[in-house]
Amino acid sequence: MSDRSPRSLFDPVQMGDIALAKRIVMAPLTRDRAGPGRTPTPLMAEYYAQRADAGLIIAEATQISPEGQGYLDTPGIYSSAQVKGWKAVTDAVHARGGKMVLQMWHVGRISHTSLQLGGKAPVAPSAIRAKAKTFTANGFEPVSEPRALAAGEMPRIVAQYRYAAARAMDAGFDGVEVHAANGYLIDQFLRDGSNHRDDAWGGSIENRTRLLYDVVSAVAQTAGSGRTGVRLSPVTPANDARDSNPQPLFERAVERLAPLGLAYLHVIEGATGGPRDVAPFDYEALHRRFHGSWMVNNGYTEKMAEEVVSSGLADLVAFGRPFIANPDLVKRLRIGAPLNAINPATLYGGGAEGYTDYRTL
Ligand code: 8OZ
Repeated sequence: MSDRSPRSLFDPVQMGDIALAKRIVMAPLTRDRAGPGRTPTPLMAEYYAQRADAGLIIAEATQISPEGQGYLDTPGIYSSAQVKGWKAVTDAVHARGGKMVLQMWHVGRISHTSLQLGGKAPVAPSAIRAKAKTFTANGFEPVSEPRALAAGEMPRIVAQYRYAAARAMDAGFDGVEVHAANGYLIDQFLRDGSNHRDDAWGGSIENRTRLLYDVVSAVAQTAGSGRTGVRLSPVTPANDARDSNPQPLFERAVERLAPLGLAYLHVIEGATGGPRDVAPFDYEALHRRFHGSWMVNNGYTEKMAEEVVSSGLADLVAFGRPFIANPDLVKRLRIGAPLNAINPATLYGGGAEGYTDYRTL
């Protein structure tokens, strides 16, 4: 079990094989600023290095393959140029004493034909178009109609994750996080709103959790289980994610992951970036089933974060939007300083404005 003795947000913690100086985590944040070839840029290295005082940085969602991309200008981790670009990022963060893992992403049906090689249809568990939008060269557009993956293609998907995990470790990351949240491919397989399959990858909870289990096993074998985490969002409606009964689904998902000895589990409580009480859910029932570090996220204030850590209900708290506008968030939380406001106009795409130019104290 995770250590439940009294502690504060500013105390160190051993998260699997990764030693963290504090329990404040920078959550993964999509910013759409990759360069040509979906390659991380020197500006991205500067942005992350500015935030290296976090106990851990989780890099923005990063596609594991060209097929896994769903938004304009998000970075990848499958080409050598991308690995080189990320290496410059991890070097910059490590030089400032930070720790950083990469969030590995396959969007599944949350994509657009204009972002797929040869203009092909995005892939999904079932050919059901999501009621969701994505960000393309033409701005926000409805996602495209996907095609259902054939059972014979599933080993290829798992292999993409395995390959990406190896490239992430080549790029100097301290570990990896499997993005199984927010209505993307793995979450699409988990939930019966998007998974209507009648083969070994759909139907029962055992079948719907198969892709999650197979991917996380492969990634843990590659990166090391003590350097692997998973992000889940049991009740988020993000990207048209829906399930008729999420409690037993996610309890079983965590039960299957627990024996892998993962570094951490990262849970979005409520609606991603929205209300925490969107639907009732017993998160402690998941926590009880898991043995690694427990990371919580979504709308935490400093006070809520201190309470959840000091009570032992969580080991780590991930902050998203506060880290965008406050590169020195850790210091501000420590001294109770006010936070800068975020500029919504510069969240996605663009350059340094609203990215590396937020003021420190
Ligand atoms: C905001 C915009 C685009 C993508 C997620 C990766 O929700 C994302 C994302 C967030 O997990």
